[in-house]
Amino acid sequence: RPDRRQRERLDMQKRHKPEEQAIEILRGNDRGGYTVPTPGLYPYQWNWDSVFAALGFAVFDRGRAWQEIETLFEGQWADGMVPHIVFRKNDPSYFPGPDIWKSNTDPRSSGHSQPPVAASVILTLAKTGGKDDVARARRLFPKLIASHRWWHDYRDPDRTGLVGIIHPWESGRDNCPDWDIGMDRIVVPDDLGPYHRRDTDHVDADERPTVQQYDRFLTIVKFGRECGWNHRKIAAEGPFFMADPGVQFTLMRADRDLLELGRLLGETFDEGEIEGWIELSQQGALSMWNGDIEAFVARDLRVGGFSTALTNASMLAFYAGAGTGDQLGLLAGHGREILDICEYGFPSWDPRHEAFECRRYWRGPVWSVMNYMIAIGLEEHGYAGMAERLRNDCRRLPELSGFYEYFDPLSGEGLGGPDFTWTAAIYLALGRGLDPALAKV
Ligand code: 9WN
Repeated sequence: RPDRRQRERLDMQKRHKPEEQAIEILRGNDRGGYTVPTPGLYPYQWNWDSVFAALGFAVFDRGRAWQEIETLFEGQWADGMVPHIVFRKNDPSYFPGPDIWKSNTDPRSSGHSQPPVAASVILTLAKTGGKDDVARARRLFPKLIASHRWWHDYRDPDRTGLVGIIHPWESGRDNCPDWDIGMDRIVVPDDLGPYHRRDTDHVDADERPTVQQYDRFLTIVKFGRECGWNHRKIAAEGPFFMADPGVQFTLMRADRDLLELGRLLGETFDEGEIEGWIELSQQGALSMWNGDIEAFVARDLRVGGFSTALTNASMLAFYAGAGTGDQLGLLAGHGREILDICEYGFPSWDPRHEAFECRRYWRGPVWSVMNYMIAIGLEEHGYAGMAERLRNDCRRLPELSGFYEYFDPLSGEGLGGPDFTWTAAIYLALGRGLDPALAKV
């Protein structure tokens, strides 16, 4: 029998058009200045979720859109890092909560970051808005610079042009097979202690990471907590340090957008510093090219191995403007083949690879926020047909199955948490042309 929340959702679906439902989801997930990604499963403010939520709010309430990003940056650390979760209160429905992270910050937060998409979304808001948008972008600008400087400094300590992540959660693509090579080398300590994960109280276990993966996720958190979140030490000696095409490419795009934003706002800032990041990252990105599968993939920065398949993050090379023309041509070819296999694109792992699992989180399913960014890059590089296909899939999927966290690329079934903030936000943004590649903003 459907429970009360399910019944309410079914009622809402009958009563409202999808656009109205999406607005209701954003309003319903608003906890007073910040939104939760979905009630129950994720009861706090998440970093890149909030940034994409702002795109959705911008469609019907610009002030609220800015507030979403402003409250996220209230959690920024003194060194510039914007944490991946901001905890404003303790909520036992999520694990690991603030007492496990022990960030020693106010507000309390997790101890690492998430893909840096804020500058790109802020640029879109500033370009499509009026005076108030410009004023609010201006107030955030120094904070944005500090957060980008943090990535280039703390996550690329040897100035290679390749930024590392210290935890799969930092990629936002938590259990993607990309991390298997790094995760396999993590030794789970005997004193990790018993813990009760809460995610499988809300969602089927076959749509979530495994127990072995959770043990390793928590091993990394333990290391960070025990060294007081000393990020120099974590990057040098922590249990996990990998290069992620998702973070590398969103940062490359965000650096370019930050430079453009600063110029648009007429700010005085060190343009050369940002130009330096962009140039170095272009070089660094080339070392993520796996010639065997002809794609940019994750790399283990401790021992150098490559991941073995193309992901939706590989497809962000277009968005970043990374790689050579030949490389991008090869990627587009692979992308087309994968989209021929999947009724709904773009899957988070190559369906031709043995590790593909169509229902398990980042090991196969489709995610609207990734599609949104991939489509921007493809559109800008002349692949308008493929871009449109991905934008359409972001609209078709919730219309078919509801505003779920992610979707099965073969059947379109909605998976993970329901009434999901970023799925609703991208639905709204695409419906109203809040896409820089289309709006020609
Ligand atoms: C850990 C909130 C977040 C997203 C991530 C997604 C998932 C968390 C979890 O949910 O991760 O950060 O507990 O599974 O992988 O991208 O930001 O929606």
